[in-house]
Amino acid sequence: MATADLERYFLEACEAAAIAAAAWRGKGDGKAADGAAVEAMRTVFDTVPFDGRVAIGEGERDDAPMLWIGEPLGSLQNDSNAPSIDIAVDPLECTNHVAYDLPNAMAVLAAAPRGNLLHAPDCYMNKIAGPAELLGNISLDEPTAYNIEAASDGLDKSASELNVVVMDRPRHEILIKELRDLSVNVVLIGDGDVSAALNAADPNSEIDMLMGIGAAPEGVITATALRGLGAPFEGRLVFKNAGHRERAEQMIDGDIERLWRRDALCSSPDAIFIGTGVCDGRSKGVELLEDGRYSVESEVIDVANGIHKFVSNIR
Ligand code: VTB
Repeated sequence: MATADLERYFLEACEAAAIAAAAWRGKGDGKAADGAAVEAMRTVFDTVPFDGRVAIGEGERDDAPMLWIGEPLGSLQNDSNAPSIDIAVDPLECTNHVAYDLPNAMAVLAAAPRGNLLHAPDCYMNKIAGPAELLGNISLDEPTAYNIEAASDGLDKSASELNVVVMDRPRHEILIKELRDLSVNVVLIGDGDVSAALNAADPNSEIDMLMGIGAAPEGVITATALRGLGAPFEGRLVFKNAGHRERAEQMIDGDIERLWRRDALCSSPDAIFIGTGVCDGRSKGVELLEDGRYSVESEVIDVANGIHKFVSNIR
């Protein structure tokens, strides 16, 4: 059985999370929105006919009541005939935007056969993403000026025509200065680097690259999506505290500060990405219909079959 054979269940999990979170749009309470999304998604996962596990998700067992890292999922746990699947999950990516009803919040997950998605703590990750033309030409191992020159050459644009998304955070002060000194147009965003990376990979978007530090689970999810799009992505874990560093040492064989290329973060082609809109963004946000049901839209990237589609459903 291929991972994509479970697509309808993963879609249902993301749709349920998006609908639950959407009830909190504009109410100023991101935490409540996140809690509702987690619970709704977890409820669907109880019904999925697989032997699932959270490879990277909401945090450690002690801090996260559901979808904690390592949590077993599905209705066929420990059944040797069941598909053994790992998921990387963020039931509400870009949480702060739900609180204020701003764009790009979505329910996201990636799934792949057991052991093929990076199993790591919920720490930060330094990231670089771009369109397929830049595959093999940009890298976190290279200085900013090198990557900008590579992007200029690969996309046939001058540096001043390049749009690079960076999250507006004090930790990016040096990166932003370097980019501006190179005359690059820095597109600052408050939150939401998954949609920013998808936009960077998308030839139809004005965004050319994503650079900077966001959360690690979303990095693994993004790597899966960009693998399906044939676009470059790299990540390097950044630890928020000594606890995360220790935990990473327990979970990862070898160098915890290594560079993770896209296909090391998602190491199987038998993988799938789903992102369901909560607020408008890559996909339309959840809409309440006259009859009390909801209209939902999701972006689906089926890596194995090379399928990239937007799916609308009424729930
Ligand atoms: C969030 C979120 C991003 O990174 O900001 C988070 O909006 C972590 O950064 O989309 P902060 O702790 O500085 O807010 C992302 O979740 C995704 O990587």
